[in-house]
Amino acid sequence: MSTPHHPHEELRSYLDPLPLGDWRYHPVVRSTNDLALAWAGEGAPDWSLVLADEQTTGRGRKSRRWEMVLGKGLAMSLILYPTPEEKGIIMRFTALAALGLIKALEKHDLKGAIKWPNDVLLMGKKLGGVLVEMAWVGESIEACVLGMGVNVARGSVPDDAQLRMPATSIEDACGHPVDRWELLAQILCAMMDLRTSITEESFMKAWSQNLAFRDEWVKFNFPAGEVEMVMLLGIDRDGKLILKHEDGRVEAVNSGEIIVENKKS
Ligand code: BT5
Repeated sequence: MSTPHHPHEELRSYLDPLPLGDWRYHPVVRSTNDLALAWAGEGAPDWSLVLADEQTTGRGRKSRRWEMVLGKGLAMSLILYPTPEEKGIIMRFTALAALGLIKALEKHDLKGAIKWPNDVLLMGKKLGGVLVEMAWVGESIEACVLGMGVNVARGSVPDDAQLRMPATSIEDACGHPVDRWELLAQILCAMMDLRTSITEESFMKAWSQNLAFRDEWVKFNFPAGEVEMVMLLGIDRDGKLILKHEDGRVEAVNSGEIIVENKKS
């Protein structure tokens, strides 16, 4: 009789060789970020990881939802304790996760791009999203939780009607099966490598080079609500988006959103 397959065994083979603090896998959770924030409060080591096959209330920014299909995507939350130097450039932690995914995609011959500030796109469609949340002690950031959701298998993409922009999965883009846990290990390796240069110019260069719609005119929703066409020029050292208005004025913004319309909805 064959033994029932348990994701733990396969996961172990990918995660045990990595220098993670610790990791926990759950079949179903409300949100991996919630568990990671609670675990950070209990003293989880740096580079501890929470994984789930399904989230009942996975979240994005601004009370939006992150939808996933059981066992078809990745839902991961990584606990990092920023060093004093990293605390000054905390916006870069969102890019750390997004660039980690982009580097992992390169191993599958796919070229991802970061839709500022926190989306990863493949061929202009959303493949994944990053949600960084902080645990504070007084006025100081104690821990950062880097949450990321990725559509991996065919069938991992939620129903179009629920989405703000078109979405895709890795398998839809590359046309062959991709092992979720192998991809996870590739993302983590890339993030570990990237963190060693997070304070350096090379990190900012990688971020800017992988910016979606760079040097293109896009519709931009400013925080006060107005929508304007702007050209995306790059990212400044604080992680702000540098954009040019139609009248030629250049500005760096730290909030607002690039609008990509979901034509089907
Ligand atoms: C994000 O927010 O894209 C961040 C998503 C972070 C999810 C991870 S999963 C692990 C961890 N635990 C959590 O609870 N969250 C993190 P935002 O940029 O606000 O985008 C949210 C929007 O993305 C939604 O309003 C939908 O339009 C769209 N969306 C939801 N699920 C999607 C999916 N699977 N694929 C593509 N788009 C999706």
